[in-house]
Amino acid sequence: MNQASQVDVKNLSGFFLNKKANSLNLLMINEELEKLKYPIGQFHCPKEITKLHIRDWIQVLENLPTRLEKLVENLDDEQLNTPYRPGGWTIREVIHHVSDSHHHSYIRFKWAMTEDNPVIKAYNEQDWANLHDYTSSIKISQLHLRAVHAKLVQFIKGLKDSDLERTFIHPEGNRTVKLKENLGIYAWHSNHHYAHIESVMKKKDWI
Ligand code: NI
Repeated sequence: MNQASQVDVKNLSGFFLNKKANSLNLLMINEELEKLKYPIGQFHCPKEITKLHIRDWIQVLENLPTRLEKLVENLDDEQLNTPYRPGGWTIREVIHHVSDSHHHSYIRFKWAMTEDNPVIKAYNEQDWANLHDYTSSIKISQLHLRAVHAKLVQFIKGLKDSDLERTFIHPEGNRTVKLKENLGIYAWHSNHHYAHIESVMKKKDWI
């Protein structure tokens, strides 16, 4: 092996070491981002959905409007315009999103109860978040969420066990979703976005 190739090998190993270090950093950044995006983890549906799950999930939906109002009641406009993570939605946008998203959920329950396994309408939540009303006051979305949840919870409480077995098809992935699973998804979604806001507020020392 001549001197030149020895140098090459040395440089090469240095290159790979740096590459390894970089990919490790990237992995850590990805993990950190995943934690910021999913502070309570992703939704995992229990294999068997029990009456206890149903009761707990309904409770989450029932409590969300008040919990969310209390969490942000002392925030000023600048604080509301703070992203929950770098590159993420602002607290204000998260609140508008939850209100729109749960509006869709309410309609999906109604569709599944009045049609036979209907294909529901998906929507592009990022495009919705880019609409002008997502920069407006959170008050209307808070009132809307309060009304939607009151109607949603009252409706779900009146469903029979067999009703919760009814299904709809989500066009993304053509997935069949039972209403009892959808209930779990939206209870998770409530806690998921609540945790986004709570985590940035803790980070900023606002709570
Ligand atoms: Ni969401």
